[in-house]
Amino acid sequence: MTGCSGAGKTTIATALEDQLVKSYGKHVYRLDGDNLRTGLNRDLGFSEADRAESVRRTGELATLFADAGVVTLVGLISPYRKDRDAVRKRHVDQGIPFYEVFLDVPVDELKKRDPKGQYARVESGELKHFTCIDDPYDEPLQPEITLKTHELTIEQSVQILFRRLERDGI
Ligand code: GGZ
Repeated sequence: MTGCSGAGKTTIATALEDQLVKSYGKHVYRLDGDNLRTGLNRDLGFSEADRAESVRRTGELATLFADAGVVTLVGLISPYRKDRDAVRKRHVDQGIPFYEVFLDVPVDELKKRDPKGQYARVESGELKHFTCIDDPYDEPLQPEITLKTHELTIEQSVQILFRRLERDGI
């Protein structure tokens, strides 16, 4: 799942994880950008090169989980198209199904949500180079799924993903 901070990546991935476990007893694992940054990616910051490395490492980890038969849900801003495309290619080359899910939410809505007060800190000048405000976000050109989470309930977003995975036999 890719999208700006506050778009709903963690919320939707967590709810989807629950549903996959409850409905099918699937082995599911969730990899989240902000959690990984306290461990595996703790040496990385928010420069373009560090974000690329964070996305690369997390993508590699996802292929390993998938190789072990685990449905892996990844929530990372992953702002650069080239990095997302590289992760997609690593999956495709290994025959691992890959879904790019774009959480497409207008910045005005994100500023209204602002659950962690980050957008307010950006506005006051305290936080700089924040993705989707004063740092780039390359919108996906052909994501498998786009969720406009401001026009859907969490449950509706989860169902769209769940049904798609069901339909594809995942
Ligand atoms: C974007 C930032 C920044 C900057 C700190 N830009 O929503 P959050 O707040 O709690 O989680 C976000 C997290 C972004 O980590 P990712 O690993 O997903 O990003 S990336 O894929 O771009 O590497 C956000 C917080 O870190 N955060 N500074 N400058 N988000």
